[in-house]
Order: sequence, then C-alpha cells, then structure tokens
Amino acid sequence: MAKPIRVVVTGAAGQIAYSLLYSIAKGDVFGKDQPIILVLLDIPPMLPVLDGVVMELQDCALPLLMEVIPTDKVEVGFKDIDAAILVGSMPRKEGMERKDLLKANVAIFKTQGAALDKFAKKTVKVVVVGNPANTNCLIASKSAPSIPKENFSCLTRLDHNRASSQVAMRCGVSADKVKNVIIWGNHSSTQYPDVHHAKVDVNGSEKAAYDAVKDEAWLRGDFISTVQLRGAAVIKARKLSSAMSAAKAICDHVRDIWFGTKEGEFISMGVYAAGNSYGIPEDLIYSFPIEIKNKTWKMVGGLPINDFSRAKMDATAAELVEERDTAMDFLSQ
Ligand code: NAX
Repeated sequence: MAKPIRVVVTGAAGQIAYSLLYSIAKGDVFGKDQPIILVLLDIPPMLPVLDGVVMELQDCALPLLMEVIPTDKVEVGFKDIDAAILVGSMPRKEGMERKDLLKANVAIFKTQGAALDKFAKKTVKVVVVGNPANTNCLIASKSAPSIPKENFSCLTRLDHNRASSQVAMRCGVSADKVKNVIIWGNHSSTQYPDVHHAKVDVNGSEKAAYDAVKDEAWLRGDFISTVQLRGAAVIKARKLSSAMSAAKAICDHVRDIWFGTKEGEFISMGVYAAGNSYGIPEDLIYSFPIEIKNKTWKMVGGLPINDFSRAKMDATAAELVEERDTAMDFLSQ
C-alpha cells in the first residue's frame, strides 16, 4: 500500500466540510489506493463539534482512512501537510462592513499562510474556498514565501459546474456533454461565465455552445446572471449557502490537481496572474481556463477574446485589484 498522505481541511466543523470529508476519506479525490491521514482544523469553540465529526468518520469504517486528527492549532493542523483545503473563514455578520470582513479574513489567511510556510511540505497544494476566496488565496500565498505561488489556487469550480449544467439543461444533454466553459475573474457576482469556447456533444456530434444553444440573447443575458447570482439564489431558497455542490466542486478541483485534466479539456480555477495573461493585471488570483498535467497547471493561452468578453473580464479584474489593494493595506499593518 502507498504511504499515507496528510490532508488538512479547515472549517472542518462547518457545513461544506460535512459534505466534503466523506468523499475525501473514501478515496474520491486522491484515489482508491491512497491512504489518508485527515487533519481537521477549526476554531476553539468548535472543538466539541469536531469530536462529533471524528466519531462519524470513524463510524464510516473506511479502509483508506488511517487517522483523523482534530485540532484548533495551526502548528498541528499544517504539520507535514500534502494538501490543504482552506474552507474556514470569517462569515459576514449583521452590520459588518465589507472592509471589516476583509480585515478579519486577511488576519486568518496571513496566520494560515505563515503556518503553511513553516510546517507544511514545500510541495503542498493549497486550495482556498473561504470567501473572499481569490483575495484570501493571494494573502495566504504572500504569507508563505517558501512555497511556490503555483501551488496555490482558489475555487471557482462551483461556478464552472453551474455554468456547464445550465448549458447542458438548455440543450437537453447530460452535464458531461458540455466542456470548456470558462469562469473568468473573481468568485463573486462580477465573475464572467463565458461559453464562447465551450463545446456541447449533441447526439455524438460536437458543436460550439452558441450553435447548440441557439439563443444568443439568453447566453449573453440570463445565463450569465443566473450563474453569477446562483449562490444568492441557493441561500434564498435553502436559508443556508451551497454546501453539497460546493463540496462536489472542491472534489473536482483537487482531483484534477492530483490526476490532471482530460485531454482537450480545460477547467476553471483561480491562479496567480503573473502578467501577460489575457491582459489581466499581475499579482492577482484570477480565474482562468486551466489544463493540468503531472500536478502542474498551465493556463490555456491564445483564445480569441471579443469586445463583449473583454469588458466583462476587465470589470471583474478591477474588483479584484481594489480588493487586493485594501487587503494589502491590512497585511502590512
Ligand atoms: P460554515 O459557517 O458552515 O463553516 C465555516 C467553518 O469555518 C466554521 O466551523 C468556523 O468555525 C470555521 N472557521 C472560521 N474561522 C476559522 C479559522 N480561522 N480557522 C479554522 N476554521 C475556521 O460555512 P460553510 O458553509 O462551510 O462555508 C465556508 C466558506 O466557503 C465560506 O467562507 C463561504 O462563503 C465559502 N464558499 C466558497 C465557495 C467558492 O466557490 N469559493 C462556494 C461555497 C461557499 O459559499
């Protein structure tokens, strides 16, 4: 049997983690032959809840799960870690200003980035889910200078899956028949879900999404706003934010990092923008079309961008620049 890998999930007492941990522990993410030591990190008041999560994981009697370690200490949580899934963050409380929320999250991701730097393996793959995911990811990466920037990414796969599924439902095909949608930019309502390069397999024949959907007004209107505002629609209906679909998206994201994307297909994830990337300002975590091989991602370059897309890509970049600049002020305080 392979040597166990150490995987930490933060916010492990929360609702996304509750949907996520079982899939990880049973081998859906790192493979059916890969033993796992699961480290569950949350804040001190949640330790009793974590004990319950540990009991349930034990009661699943999963052969790959070697050990479960609950903790509220970053030095325990990030020790020798191979994969870090950072779900926990400060939620917006009533009356809280956006700036105050950002400030609280900068403090969390600065601490966790520094702990990754000090205690995790240098090969660790770090995925940030907790919002504002892009900027939290940037702060964690900046706080972990000894870990390559390329090892950090943030989750926009849920938005990607939402976009694929909307197109699939519109075309009357299953979700796996849609590929190469793109989420550009921020995991926020300014994100730009783009289907100009997407393909739909309709009865065995591959068509451009625009030709398969045959409704440009919908693709440029309601489709985009539905994906952008889907998180809010789920909260309104469920009185709780997306958890099952978020957990599924995290599994897709991390599995693709571990095992690579399919030939000829790309997915969306927030990665470090190093300049010369579709004219997006550098030093942001921005969601791009990505291919992955041998645990290394590559941006899919050279896709033609029309004026409609350009304006939307720039708008979401502008929001990220503003968020970054505010966060950097807090980081330097
Ligand atoms: P919950 O409130 O259910 O759980 C969050 C957990 O994080 C809590 O147990 C809390 O104690 C813990 N936590 C807070 N600060 C922590 C810290 N410093 N260290 C460790 N744990 C800490 O939220 P849940 O619904 O699970 O959502 C978690 C995060 O995911 C939120 O920030 C949410 O906005 C974000 N999302 C991001 C998505 C994305 O696509 N990037 C989609 C889903 C989700 O909305």
